[in-house]
Amino acid sequence: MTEASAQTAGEGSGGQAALTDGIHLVVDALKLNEVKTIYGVVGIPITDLARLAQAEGIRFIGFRHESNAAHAAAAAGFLTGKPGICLTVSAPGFLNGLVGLANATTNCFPMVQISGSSERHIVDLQRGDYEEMDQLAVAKNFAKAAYRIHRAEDIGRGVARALRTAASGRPGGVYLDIPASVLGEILDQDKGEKSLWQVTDPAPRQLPAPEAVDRAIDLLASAERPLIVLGKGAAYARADAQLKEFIETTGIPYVPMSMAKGLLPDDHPQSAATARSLALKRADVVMLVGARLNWLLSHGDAPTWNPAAKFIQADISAAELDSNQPIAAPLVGDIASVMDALIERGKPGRITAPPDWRDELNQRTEANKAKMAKRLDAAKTAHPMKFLGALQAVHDVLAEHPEAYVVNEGANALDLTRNTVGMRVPRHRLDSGTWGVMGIGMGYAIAAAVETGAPVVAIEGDSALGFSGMELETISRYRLPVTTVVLNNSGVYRGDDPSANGDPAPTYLSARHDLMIEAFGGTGFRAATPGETAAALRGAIAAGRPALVDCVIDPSDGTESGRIGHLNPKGLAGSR
Ligand code: OXT
Ligand code: ADP
Ligand code: MG
Repeated sequence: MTEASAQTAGEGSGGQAALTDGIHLVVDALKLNEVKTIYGVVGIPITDLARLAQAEGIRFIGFRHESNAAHAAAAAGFLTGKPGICLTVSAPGFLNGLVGLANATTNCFPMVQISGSSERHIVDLQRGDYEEMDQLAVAKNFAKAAYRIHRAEDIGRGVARALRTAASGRPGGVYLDIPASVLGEILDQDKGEKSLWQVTDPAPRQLPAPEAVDRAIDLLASAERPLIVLGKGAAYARADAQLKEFIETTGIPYVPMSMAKGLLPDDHPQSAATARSLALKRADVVMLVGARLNWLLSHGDAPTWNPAAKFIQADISAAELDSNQPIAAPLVGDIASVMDALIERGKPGRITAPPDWRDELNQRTEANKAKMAKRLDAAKTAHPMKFLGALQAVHDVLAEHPEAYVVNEGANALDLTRNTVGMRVPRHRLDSGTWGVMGIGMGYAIAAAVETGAPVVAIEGDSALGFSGMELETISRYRLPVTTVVLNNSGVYRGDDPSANGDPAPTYLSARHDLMIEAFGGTGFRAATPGETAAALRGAIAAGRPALVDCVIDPSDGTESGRIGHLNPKGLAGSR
């Protein structure tokens, strides 16, 4: 029970039973379930809830906009394996949070958005309440599940149900609606206390069937060109040791999806990240581990893939299988259990990747590395600075800080960072993910800093930063060790598009981001060369305080939509 509970609610004077209320019960339920942090924005009807949570030892991180708070909760879920909590006010605040909730669900990150809401009897007759909205009905479309609590005595049940649903099976975002009247409802403290419970084993293991494991092993053993694709589900599963053992003992090459980078170090000899196209096109048996055959993997279709390829898919969600291609060997279970079973039943040496396949990939890797080395070399001295000039400097500094978390969004800023800034530690890269969404930057960075205490470097396109840039104030207010590196090419994709009518071109942007953070008390740097970029970033990480490095990038550097320009419609207007 919260200490404040009995006091605030008026401890039984005159022989009366001690009382509690909805707000105290929410805080008590969260504490009982070991929630350490709430990300949110206060207002009617949840301000006292935030105050009480803080007084009771739960950290409350107050944001400037709810979508950033929700993104932070989602990232906290990914980083800790426990649902992150986001707290929002009714209607508009609730809606602002929904982008983060939906993005969490899309990316399979566990989080719970708790929102206050207006009075049911007014909302449901549409009598025009303050911030009136049928939030539950709206949230259902964007969440893994959505629940509403109607009685204070159900708060413990509602919180437990939300936490369980978010964490178990395929993780996702859960919405929990608590009307103001329930938050203010007073009830007997003893009854309230007894109504709460702690969720036992929130994400139980799910073991694959032995025959399914044998089927997958037989298929891999028969392959001439086997390939493993590691996705962010594999990173989330925290099966790092098993994945390493399986990959290294079988010798199978692997391609990491962007947020699986670092599960094994990027310079691992079996990584085919630098021979990606060839690996996908030539593999004859592909084992997907926590990765979906969605747009990021061209839906498993030719010509990106070998049309004769056979797929094995390890995933906790059986409904994911056969969503795009026939899955010849389904491995339904949690990835830690799946990998344990593959290692156990794959002994002794049932699977060995043919060496000529690895040689073929290595040749392509060497060729691609040589090409990249040339581009990096040319960028070193280019003036104005190119993306690759700045990024090489970032790479060099981050190589000194493997403990640092990298957050990354943009188009060119995303694609070029992914391929130049190496990752060596699992779950240290957070990016735009499944939706390719802009706006995750500062929320993810704040969560990474709050949850881990480690240095965080957010590598942002100048457009990308704009979606959450006001949270530089939040970073500064909480004095978080976050350095934001802006690859500022003055626009969306590039900054040299001509204008058609004298207004700025639709893609053009103009900002001195270094001055923005100065306004909030952080330290701003402006870097025009790779040397200045490295010096500023090195100093900022060492200082461990809020900082921003605005890298002045050649406005003509950058291609339309980065590496995914082919997704733009091909109509008469065309794109660059
Ligand atoms: O094998 P081959 O030979 O093919 O070679 C490959 C690798 O083997 C090789 N490689 C290497 N070689 C040598 N060395 C190294 N280290 C190495 N690493 C790799 O290189 C090639 C390419 O490898 P890659 O990248 O792995 O392979 P590929 O084929 O590209 O992979 C395919 C994908 C799809 C998996 C990959 O491209 C990917 O993950 N892409 C993600 C793309 C994405 O999500 N983009 C973001 C969305 S774009 C757009 O939507 C934007 N918007 C609209 C908007 C959004 N998104 N959201 C909201 C809320 N509102 C609006 C906006 C507004 S982006 C954007 C802002 C953009 O402007 P900014 O200023 O922010 O950014 P700038 O562009 O910087 O200006
Ligand atoms: P990526 O974008 O990296 O390819 P996706 O987000 O597309 O990754 O896929 C992640 C997959 O991982 C989802 O299908 C999800 O069901 C699955 N997943 C998440 N956590 C686990 C887990 N612990 N065990 C097994 N599968 C998981
Ligand atoms: Mg840009």
